[in-house]
Amino acid sequence: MAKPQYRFCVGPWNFSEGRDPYGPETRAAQTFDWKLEALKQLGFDAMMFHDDDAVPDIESKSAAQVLKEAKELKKRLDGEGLVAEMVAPRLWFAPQTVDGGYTSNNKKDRQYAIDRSRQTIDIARVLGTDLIVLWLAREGTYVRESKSGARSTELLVEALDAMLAHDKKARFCIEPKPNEPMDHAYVPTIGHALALAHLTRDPKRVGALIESAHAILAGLDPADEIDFAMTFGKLWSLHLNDQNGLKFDQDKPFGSSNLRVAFNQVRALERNGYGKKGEFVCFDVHPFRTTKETHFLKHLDNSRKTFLKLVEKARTYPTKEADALIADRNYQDLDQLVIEHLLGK
Ligand code: XUL
Ligand code: MN
Repeated sequence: MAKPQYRFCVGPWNFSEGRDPYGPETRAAQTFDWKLEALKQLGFDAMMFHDDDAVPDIESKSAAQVLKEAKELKKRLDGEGLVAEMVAPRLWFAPQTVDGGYTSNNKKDRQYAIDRSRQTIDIARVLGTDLIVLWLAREGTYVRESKSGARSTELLVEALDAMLAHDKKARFCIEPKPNEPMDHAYVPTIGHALALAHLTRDPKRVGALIESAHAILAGLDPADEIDFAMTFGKLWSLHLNDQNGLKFDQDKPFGSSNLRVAFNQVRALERNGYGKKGEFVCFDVHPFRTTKETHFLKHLDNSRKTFLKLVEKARTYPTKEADALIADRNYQDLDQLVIEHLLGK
């Protein structure tokens, strides 16, 4: 098995119950305590949170109450020997975010998004993490003429600046996704995220989170996205999963659809030393709708299994042979070398 360079993380939403737009849940909901225990049993190291995963019904609670509950959660995590990897503001559920969070056409609603993000930063501080993840879910349009792309870019920078000013230590990871729920999102790729970072008041504290499925939905190779972000020293978190082409966001187990694409992601992580600065490998995966309750944790365990097997494959890759084929421009046999290495003896 691979050397323990990697530490693993999942979120409470990854124990999902099977609801889709066409049918209800197929598994009973489990409590937060059950999920925490399951995560521990599986030997994962961290949990990632939306603000309202950390403090349920957050909107009905006073700021003081929210922080009190965050402190209680921190105690629970400490007691279990787990850490909080990040906190993300859920800016896609409330009525104020129907037209977007930071890019809403309504000024009051934009303020709601910024205030809620500031509160997320306060929660993260209490939970002992400096990492805030921004999945810019509704920062886009259904009708392109309804917003200006240029104005939206300015509004995103203004929002990031307000967050950067709120806490001088917090770091912000933009998680790009090209579509769903929107027709077109304003920050569809890592290149967009890093370009946006450079317009902010403190570019050093704005980085990225790559999700495999999101990169595939953008028609990109997630391994290239990883290499690109890591060349800038900007990959601070990661959501590994899989996606079978241009469909709805599938969040399949890592390697489920395309083992070779998964292998190349692992190679990119290894090549760039992901995890060496304490970054976590998170699996943003969901059980298939058909999954029985008795198999509730398989997608998590299997994703990690596949990941660790691919780490072995990356570490035993026949580099010399591959280099000789590259020098000879024999990409035909290089292709076969990779296939046979993945198939094993
Ligand atoms: C949505 C998605 C989110 C983020 C966290 O596609 O991936 O779960 O990872 O807000
Ligand atoms: Mn994700």
